[in-house]
Amino acid sequence: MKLSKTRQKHSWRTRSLAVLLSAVMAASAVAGSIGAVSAAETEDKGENLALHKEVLASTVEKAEHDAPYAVDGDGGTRWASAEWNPYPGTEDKKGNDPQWFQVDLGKVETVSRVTLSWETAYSNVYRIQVSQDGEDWTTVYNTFKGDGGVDDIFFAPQQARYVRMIGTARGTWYGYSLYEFEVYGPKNSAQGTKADVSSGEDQASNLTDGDPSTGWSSAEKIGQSATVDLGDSRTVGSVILDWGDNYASSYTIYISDDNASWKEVYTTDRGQGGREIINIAPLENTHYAVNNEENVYVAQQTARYIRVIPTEGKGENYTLNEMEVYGNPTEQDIVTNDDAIKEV
Ligand SMILES: [Ca+2]
Ligand SMILES: [Ca+2]
Ligand SMILES: [Ca+2]
Repeated sequence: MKLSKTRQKHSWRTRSLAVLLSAVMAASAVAGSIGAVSAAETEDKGENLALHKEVLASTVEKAEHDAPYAVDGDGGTRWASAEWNPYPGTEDKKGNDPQWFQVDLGKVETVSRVTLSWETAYSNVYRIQVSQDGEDWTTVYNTFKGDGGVDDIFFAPQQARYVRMIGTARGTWYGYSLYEFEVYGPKNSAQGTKADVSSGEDQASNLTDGDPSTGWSSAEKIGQSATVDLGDSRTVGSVILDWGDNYASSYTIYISDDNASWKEVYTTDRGQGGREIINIAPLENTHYAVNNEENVYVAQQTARYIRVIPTEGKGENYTLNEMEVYGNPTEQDIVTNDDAIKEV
């Protein structure tokens, strides 16, 4: 079973965290910091693009749980939505649906992962949406089975400046509360790997050097191709082609495991040039999430070689600055520590 490694790691971490927790809780009442801290300690996710950025929330319970506390990088502080008292004369409080939380990354970024660290007041039904302008939104993930704790959510790479969570059903009597709302970009599996080209071989390595200012120029337009060798077979959800001035308007992308038999995964005659994100599986099938023992995914491609064959375009040749390849992380990269949090 794919999950076994994750589970083993789980129980080990659960035990060690339980020990740690008793110590922490005895010393202070900051039990809530555990979720974000333990999620961060095991994996290098790259830069948290949401950290200290501008945020908006539908409501705020009180000043000490203001929205910016969910992007301050501190697992002990949190945003909480407003609550009200349905029973006058008692202390009981209740949350409201719906509620939302939004971060402005400051500029358009390539994003593919959102990590939510919920307080006890978690969302059971919610969606994650992204937008370049704050007006037109694309839903990249939705769940009807949110289980609180940490929700680590992967989706096909998107260009987005704004990222938001819209909660429509609460998991508890309380409102919505997030210790941290983190946003990450994807890891490019092609960077630093070998590229082969049909002409202009001395520029082949420019395709995978991670530098958009270096590129490959084909000698002509007839019979050209560019191929990336990932070194071994990887999950492939998306390919980004970063074209130079002489972009291909028509091209086809193929994948292969053996550099011999090829499978067509995408073709277009309407290429626009620039930085093109190509989801080689339909977007709705590349969503990926892990919630405790439940994996929700994915029609993924698996491939070692990714090849682009351009067939039409403007100019005398083709210029391509970078080929990037993105897939979902391996099982071992995924951190799910909700059990530890529940034991608190
Ligand atoms: Ca915080
Ligand atoms: Ca969870
Ligand atoms: Ca380059």
